Amino acid sequence: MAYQASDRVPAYRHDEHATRHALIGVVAVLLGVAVGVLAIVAIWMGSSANDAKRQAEAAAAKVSAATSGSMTDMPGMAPTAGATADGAVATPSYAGLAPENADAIAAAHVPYPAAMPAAPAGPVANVHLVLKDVVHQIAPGIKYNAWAFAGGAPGPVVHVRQGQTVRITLTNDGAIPHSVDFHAARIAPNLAFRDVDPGQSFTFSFKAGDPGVYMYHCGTKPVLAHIANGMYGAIVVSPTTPLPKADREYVLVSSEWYLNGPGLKTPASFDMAKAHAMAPDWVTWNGYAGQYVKHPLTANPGETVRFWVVAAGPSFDTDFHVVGTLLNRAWVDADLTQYLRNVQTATVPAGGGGVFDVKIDKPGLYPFVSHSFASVDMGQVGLLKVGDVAGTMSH
Ligand SMILES: [Cu+2]
Repeated sequence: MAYQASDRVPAYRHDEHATRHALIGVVAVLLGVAVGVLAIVAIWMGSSANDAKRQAEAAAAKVSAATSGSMTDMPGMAPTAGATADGAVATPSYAGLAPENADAIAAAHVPYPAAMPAAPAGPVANVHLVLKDVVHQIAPGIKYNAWAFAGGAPGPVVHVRQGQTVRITLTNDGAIPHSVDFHAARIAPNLAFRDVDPGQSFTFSFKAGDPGVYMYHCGTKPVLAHIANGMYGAIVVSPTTPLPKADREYVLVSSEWYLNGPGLKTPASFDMAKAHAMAPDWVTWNGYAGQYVKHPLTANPGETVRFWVVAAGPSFDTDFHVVGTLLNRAWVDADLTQYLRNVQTATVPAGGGGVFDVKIDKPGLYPFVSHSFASVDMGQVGLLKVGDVAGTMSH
């Protein structure tokens, strides 16, 4: 049907007054509705603010329970110094603190052995981890009450071959229950990764069917605290089909440390509020800030150097980067079936691994870092010294 303008215009003219009145009525009704809606929104906002406040208070109470409740009875779990009564406020940052003789301490420090150990022969690889509560140095002159697999953090590098049976024994010489979770295993965790009481030992086995580099760690609650206190390490499962030849192989485990005190005079302990805020004081390669700056890893020019990297966290990824070169090969996520070529930076997720080759022809000092530079400032930097070169890096 055709549109007839004349049908409508007169109607408007005739009912002009009525229409105006109707419009005023509609506006009034709309205003009324709007006021009502605003009132409802205001009430809802008030109630969600209250909900948010209640949730925040509940979260704070949980932190309080975790940091100042039964946890304080555990070694390495002092209450958060300087926190409010509810424990929700972290201590100040102790990043970068150093005693006057830090340089001499760093020089005397024996670095964690990063060189890949040999895999045992035979069908079974036996691994005995003896958990101890120890005072661990995490940076020159900085002491920390750690829970340590085999006396240090990280725990020992476990190197096995694909197809081997890995027989793990955990002996708990600490004060509280602990456990060990191997990411390389396909196994029922409620059975294999169960808590082991102080003074007890527990053994389980798994077949190393998946080649790569994996994290292992304590999985006892709260896992955040157990990992942050030093209970982590790397297991390398070498593939049956060999990777391209490497001249040197190093294992690097990154981790953060959350301190409730400076750790200079007396050892610091774990700060749960800082860990929840993901605001560490120190970030390290193999448990000690800057140890491979003072004691660089080495290679000769033209050699292929393979890094097996695990990000233990507990919460930070590592953005692996070698300054002054590219990663010639990058087995991202430690998937050894394929690699990327000539990558500048490769992410290793918290709880994950990656394998990276560099081949550097020119002598020099090549820093390896997480290119998330806050981590570098907090200690996650080392040097690969290629050739016979002197001096240190400016960064
Ligand atoms: Cu533990």
